[in-house]
Amino acid sequence: MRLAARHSLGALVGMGMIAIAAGTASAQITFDGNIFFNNNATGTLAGQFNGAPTAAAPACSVGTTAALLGTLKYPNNLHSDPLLPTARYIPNVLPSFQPDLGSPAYGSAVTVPGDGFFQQVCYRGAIGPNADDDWTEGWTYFDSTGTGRQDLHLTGMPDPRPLAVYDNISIFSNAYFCTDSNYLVRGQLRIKAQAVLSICPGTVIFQEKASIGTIVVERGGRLYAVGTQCAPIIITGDAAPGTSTRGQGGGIVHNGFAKTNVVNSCLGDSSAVEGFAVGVNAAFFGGNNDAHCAGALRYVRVEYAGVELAPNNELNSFVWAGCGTGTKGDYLESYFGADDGFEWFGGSMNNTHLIAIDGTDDGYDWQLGTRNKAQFVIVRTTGQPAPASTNGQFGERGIEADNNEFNNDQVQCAGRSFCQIANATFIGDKRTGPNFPGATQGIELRRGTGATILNSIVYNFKTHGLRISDQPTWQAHCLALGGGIVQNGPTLACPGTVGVIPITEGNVFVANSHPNPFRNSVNFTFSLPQAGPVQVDIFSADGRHVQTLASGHMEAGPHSIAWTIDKATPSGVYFYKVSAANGLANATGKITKVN
Ligand SMILES: [Ca+2]
Ligand SMILES: [Ca+2]
Ligand SMILES: [Ca+2]
Ligand SMILES: [Ca+2]
Repeated sequence: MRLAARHSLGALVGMGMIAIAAGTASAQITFDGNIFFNNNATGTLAGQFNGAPTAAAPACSVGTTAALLGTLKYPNNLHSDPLLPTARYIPNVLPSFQPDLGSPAYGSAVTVPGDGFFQQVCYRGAIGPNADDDWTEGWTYFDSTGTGRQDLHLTGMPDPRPLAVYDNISIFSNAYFCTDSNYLVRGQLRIKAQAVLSICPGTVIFQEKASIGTIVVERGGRLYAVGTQCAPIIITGDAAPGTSTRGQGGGIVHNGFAKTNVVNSCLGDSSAVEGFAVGVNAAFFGGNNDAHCAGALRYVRVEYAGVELAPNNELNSFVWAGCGTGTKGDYLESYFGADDGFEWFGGSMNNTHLIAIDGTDDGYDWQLGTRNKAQFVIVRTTGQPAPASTNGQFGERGIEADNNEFNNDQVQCAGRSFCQIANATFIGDKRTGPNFPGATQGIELRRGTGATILNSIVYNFKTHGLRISDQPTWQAHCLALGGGIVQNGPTLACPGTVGVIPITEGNVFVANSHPNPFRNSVNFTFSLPQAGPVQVDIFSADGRHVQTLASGHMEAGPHSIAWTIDKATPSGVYFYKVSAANGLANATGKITKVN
């Protein structure tokens, strides 16, 4: 990115030097409880990690390396196949990011911070083992060209809508985009200070490619785009369905008054956000209010966005610049973007349920004093280069994390970049050849950042699972530890031993019913990670016990139990309960008998 501050670089460097000592306390890097697999050809856990301090990081003890941290100091990382057979890109296959039964992702996890934000779950990665754990269902999109899509309310599709064109419009008060029409954003749609744009569930907004259509929330403005699981808000390019490509629009750019570590951010001075010509229609971000609210996004897709305006100056899918904890962003998909999926410039907001698919730069990208928390995040990168207009970059990283690009140790105002992430699933792309040129990293920590990454999956990147790539980052980390390499990683939170999958409530133990609804017979399938006593019961809708289908010892592995009913069994709702380990583990579900 380009930092277009109103101050000279000399001022940045000078101010940063003064503040180094004050800002190192939060710079520790922690990564534990994660599964790293197949991120190069080493075949070892240690081989998933890269980077070591040199004499340029004198606070670090001799012998410290990323591999030492990832294997011995944080002892709950695993090198084991997460069983995600369709998560990586496979032509014409809809991906699933829910590991198969028997995955090492299920059954144990390390303790997450007890801060009221993180939710303690007993699995690693973004999706748990139960059918209703897959939060991506119903609102996400995976078609690279848009062929055959029926969801845009265009002529020939269900419920066609007229088109309202917003040609370089600025909104100064309250405005609403609802489903009485579609919307075309030509140039920049600006939500000015004090103005609020509210977007209804199911609204479709096209960003015009020719004018780089972009939604910009200026500092003090707010955008509320709150869709639902079955009626997400769609922001997409204006190419005809079937001809969509990356790089059709600028996505959504939020600017707020939260802290950054740019000089004078806390004094209310500001920086021009990436993606805009400085001085010409610039948008500024940053301030002194980490609680600032720039609006809320929920169930929103941004498709085919991402444009390079100049080298290192790109528009992405979702950008939050100087956004505080009052700003919300949950259940968001970046699909097929030509730059980053989600990018933060400073600020302190928290996110859940983010999914970035097949972008050509990074999935989760932070810098300038960002202090986010995030849980339940999926990134699948592509190895393809971006359009020529976007500097030829390719999907290189699940996380790309900086403290400050221009002065790696600058910490004033916001302090050091320090984000905390739990339950992420990062999927790389190993295709090679001229169309897939690059080395890729699951996680890259650099330019002085700190980070906590827990209970996540990093799978299938070409070169590195996690890299700590430069000396300012190492030095900040080691200083935070008081000069030693003693770590205080989180403890295991869930029953069971790492690497051994127990049968306990809410983890590996999944039961599914098929068909449902059913007429004459329904099958319950489940998998036991170890042998033990199992009972399968049917209950009526009012809780009355109807029948015991199975009771006794079962071997480890998959099982299927059928319930074939007689004609006297009335139609309606029933519940099944599969119980194992003497009742310690239960899976229940609802089935419906129809005539
Ligand atoms: Ca970017
Ligand atoms: Ca990058
Ligand atoms: Ca990036
Ligand atoms: Ca970056």
